[in-house]
Order: sequence, then C-alpha cells, then structure tokens
Amino acid sequence: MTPRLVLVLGDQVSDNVAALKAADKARDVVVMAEVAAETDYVPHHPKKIALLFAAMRKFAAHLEGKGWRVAYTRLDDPDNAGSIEAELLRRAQEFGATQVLATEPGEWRLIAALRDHPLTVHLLEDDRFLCSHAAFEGWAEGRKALRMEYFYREMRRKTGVLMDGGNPEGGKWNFDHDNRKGPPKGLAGPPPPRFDPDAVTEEVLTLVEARFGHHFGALRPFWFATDPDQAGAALDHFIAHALPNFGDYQDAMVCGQDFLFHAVLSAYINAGLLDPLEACRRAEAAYRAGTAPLNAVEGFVRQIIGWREFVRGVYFHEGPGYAQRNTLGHDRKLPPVYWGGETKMRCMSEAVGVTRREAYAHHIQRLMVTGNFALLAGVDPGAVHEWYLSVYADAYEWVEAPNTVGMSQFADGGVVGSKPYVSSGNYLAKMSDYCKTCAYGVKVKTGPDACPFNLLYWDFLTRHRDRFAQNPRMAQIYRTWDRMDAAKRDTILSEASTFLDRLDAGAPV
Ligand code: FAD
Ligand code: DLZ
Ligand code: SF4
Repeated sequence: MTPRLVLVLGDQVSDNVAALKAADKARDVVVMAEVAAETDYVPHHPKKIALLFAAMRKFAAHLEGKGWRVAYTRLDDPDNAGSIEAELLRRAQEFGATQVLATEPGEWRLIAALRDHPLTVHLLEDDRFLCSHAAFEGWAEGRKALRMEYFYREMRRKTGVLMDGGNPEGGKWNFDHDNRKGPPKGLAGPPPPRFDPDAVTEEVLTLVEARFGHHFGALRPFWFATDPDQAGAALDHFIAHALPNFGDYQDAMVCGQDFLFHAVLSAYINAGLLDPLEACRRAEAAYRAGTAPLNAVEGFVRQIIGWREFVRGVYFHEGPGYAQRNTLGHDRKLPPVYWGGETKMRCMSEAVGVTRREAYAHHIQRLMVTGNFALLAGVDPGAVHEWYLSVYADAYEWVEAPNTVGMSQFADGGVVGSKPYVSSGNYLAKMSDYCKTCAYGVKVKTGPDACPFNLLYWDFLTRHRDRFAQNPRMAQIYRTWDRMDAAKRDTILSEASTFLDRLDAGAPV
C-alpha cells in the first residue's frame, strides 16, 4: 500500500492528535517541518519559535522511538521548500504518496491552504478540545448572544469537573467575585520552574538566534519546558505552589512580579505538551484533598474548560475574516511603546517588559493594560491582533483573535463580550502597585501629569457615545460624564486629543 503523509504541525506535538491516531505506523510517514512561512507570517517572539522547534524535534525523536517513520525538515535544510504546503508536495514525491492525514490547524489561513492543496488532504477535527465544532454549533443555535457563563456551565456538566451530583460544587458556578483582590504590599508569587536547555534545545537556540535575533523579544535566558515530562513538572509545580493563591490574586499586578500566582501553562497546553482536562482534574484533586480553595480551583477550571473552549468555539463559529473585524472603525497605528519604545507609563513598561523578556504576560496585563490602552487610543484592531499573535508564546489565531479582536478590542461588535473592557486609571491603581512609581498621577485628571488612561477613557466614551450610551451596563458612566463641569469636560477632550497627536507623531508618552 502506498504510504500516506501524516502532517504534525508545531502546535500538535502530542500522541493524542487526530492525524496520528488515524494513521498506520506500518504504512504511513509522519511529516514535520520547520518552515519560513510559519516563522514569518508575523514576526514571532524568538522564545516562541525556539519552544516550538525544540518541542517538534523532541517529539519527532519520540515518534521514531515508538517505531514511526518521520520525515523531519529543519529550517536550515537546503531542500526546505519553505511552507507546509510545499513540504507536503516535496515529501509526497519522495514517498510516492497522494494522500495526507492532517489534524485541523488552529488558523483559517492554514486550513484554506490544506483545503486547496493539490494532494488529497483529509482534515480531521482536532479532538484535543473538549467541545467539538458540532457541539458548539448545537449550543450556539438559536441564542441571541453567545455568553461564556452559560457555555461554561454546560462544560462543567459535560466533564463532571467540580460537580456535586447535578449541582456545582459549593453551590455556585462562578466564584469570580472572590477573585478580584488587589495586591497587598510585598505580594510575591512562586516563579514557574525553569528548565535548563538540553542539547536539542541548545542547537535550536543557536539557529533561532542567528535567524530571528532581529525579532522583538529576548531569546535568552530560555527556560521553557519543551517536552511532556517537563510540562508535567510545570503543572505539578503550579498545583503545589501557585494554585492555592491563584483565585485571590488572579487580577492583581505587581512591579517586577512577572507571574504572580498564574499557571504559565498556556504555551504548553496550546502546543500539545499538556492535556487541558488533565490540568483541570489535577486542580480539582487539590481542592478535594484540601490543599487549594474552591475559588482558586473554580477560577482555574473556568479559564480552561470555560474561556479556552468558548473562544475556540467563537473563532470557528464566526468563520474566516473574524480577525479582520473592526466594528468601531479604529485606524490608529500601533504606537512604538508596544515594541519597547520609551514610555513614562509604568503599567505599559511593566506589561511590555515581561512580554519582551518572557513571551508572556498574564491575562489582566494583556486585557487591562496593553489591550485597554490600544482600545482607548483607537488603534487599528488588525495591528493590535498582529502584535498579540507575534509576541506571546501561547498565541495562535484560534485563541488569540477572539481574545484580542473580540474580548479586548470589541472589534467583533460584542460577540465575545457584552461591553468593552475599558477603564480609567482607577482600576489599575486598585489592582496593581504600578501607579505608585509612575511619572503620571493616577488621581490627576487633567494637566501634564494626568494619567493617560484618565484622559483617553472619557475621549473613547465620547467618541462612541451613540453605540454605548444605550448599553444598560454603561449608562451610569455616561451620567457621570454628563454631570461633570462643562469646562472640565472640554479640557479632558482637548488634552486627550493632544496626547493622541503625540502618539501619532511617535513621541514617547
Ligand atoms: P492562567 O491565568 O494561569 O490561566 C490558566 C489557563 O487558562 C491558561 O494556561 C490558559 O490555558 C487558560 N486561559 C485563561 N484565560 C484564557 C482565555 N481568555 N482564553 C483562553 N484560554 C485562557 N491565551 C492564549 O492561550 N493564547 C493567546 O494568544 C492569548 N491571547 C490573549 C490576548 C488578549 C488581548 C487577552 C486579553 C488574553 C489572551 N489570552 C491568550 C488569554 C490569557 O491571557 C492567557 O491564556 C493567559 O494569560 C496565559 O497565562 P497562564 O497560563 O499563566 O494562565
Ligand atoms: C507558530 C509556528 C512557527 C513559528 N513555526 C512553525 C513551523 O516551522 N512549523 C510548523 O509546523 N508550525 C509552526 N508554527 C505553528 C503553526 O503556525 C500553527 O500550527 C498554525 O498557526 C495553526 O495553529
Ligand atoms: Fe498606568 Fe496611569 Fe497608573 Fe501610570 S498612573 S501606572 S499610566 S494607570
């Protein structure tokens, strides 16, 4: 029988991917390829490229060890055809294959390339997710709005995680209200475990340094897990050391504390190194053993079987073109501060700093600092989307676009969230210690020392009054604005406009 090609992409490095499960070891050839088309479609952070290449190389060796025939192409292989599509054609010729088994990629652009491919490509649904496309469509059908909370309850029932018979453990589905503590002085979390690069990883680091050293982001020190054993150790560490406080300080931000009590597992889960349901079950076991409180465990589980599955469902439900949406008509260029440009804003320098160092920032930094600032400033959501897709080690369009274009930039018009996530400096002062050492004054509303969030917040709300004033959850904010002294309102809007002019001119802010 002629062999079939079994495509395994960089974010599919798991024995559990559909194409491998459907393949025949005795007949088929696994194809894996490091290709310029994937490294360059956005300028990925060097740590992200290194993570994937190291994980791919180790996974290829693991498959060979289990008796698979693997055709692996390194980036610097002179025969490298440059893209997944072209590599498949090259390998098809080499092995006399005409058919490909592929697990559905997590980005529409690559799905289209495989659907239009001259070989016969059997695209199999990625069943590493808990909610299939059909199940999501069934849930979404007939609903006026897709809301994560209701989806999440279904997922709890379906998986049985944190269930007490037919009821939610602890009598409530969601303990979000217990997860909003600001940081007490000196709050510090246990840093995630760091793995010394082995020989395979070192070789990758040398390659990435030479080829992608010009991309935004620090490659070294490189400490990511690059195989399932290491990723499993990172999960163990999180459950033992960070999970107990994860709930309380989920939204907190502290200068110099890059990870606080976050899991730092998304890059591993999304690449295939860790199983998401196992992570949830491990967290649940900690709750049942009395080593982690319910608000922490429920919060963690909600992020994974709730948000993670929900945003994926939305990405596929909304179809190709989702990432290009721009409901609010924003068109400002992404300011240089996102690429490490000089800034006096402590919150932005902290969030961009950890992004540059670690290809990581935690959720509230992404949502309420860099995301909030871009939305208030009216930055083109396409540019914001490209930035998030480039700079985070966990970023693939299926998860990044609904979070950025939807949740953070409201560019989908309210599919992911019912109102925009915007705030003045108040929120940041409450949830972080950033403002204490900032050159701007968070309590200052106008003048050269005014916190930019204070100016831009009202400017945004004024620009989009027609759209948001009718939203019952925002009406009170507009009443506050309307009650403000008219001269003060004029000053705020005029200073916001001056600030935005400076942003456009590329001046440091
Ligand atoms: P924790 O805070 O410890 O959460 C535990 C796990 O829950 C994560 O590992 C992750 O698997 C999951 N999770 C949490 N929140 C979300 C969410 N909103 N969507 C999906 N999964 C979630 N997450 C990505 O995985 N890839 C992205 O490209 C991505 N882009 C984002 C862009 C923006 C603008 C925003 C606001 C959020 C984005 N997120 C993204 C979601 C979230 O910020 C990250 O999953 C989280 O910060 C990863 O860090 P952690 O592992 O320490 O997560
Ligand atoms: C992100 C990425 C990068 C940087 N490089 C590769 C690569 O060289 N080969 C590969 O198979 N996959 C890579 N990936 C992951 C793909 O971009 C990812 O599979 C698609 O975006 C779909 O999620
Ligand atoms: Fe950010 Fe404003 Fe606080 Fe400075 S004062 S850290 S700009 S929120």
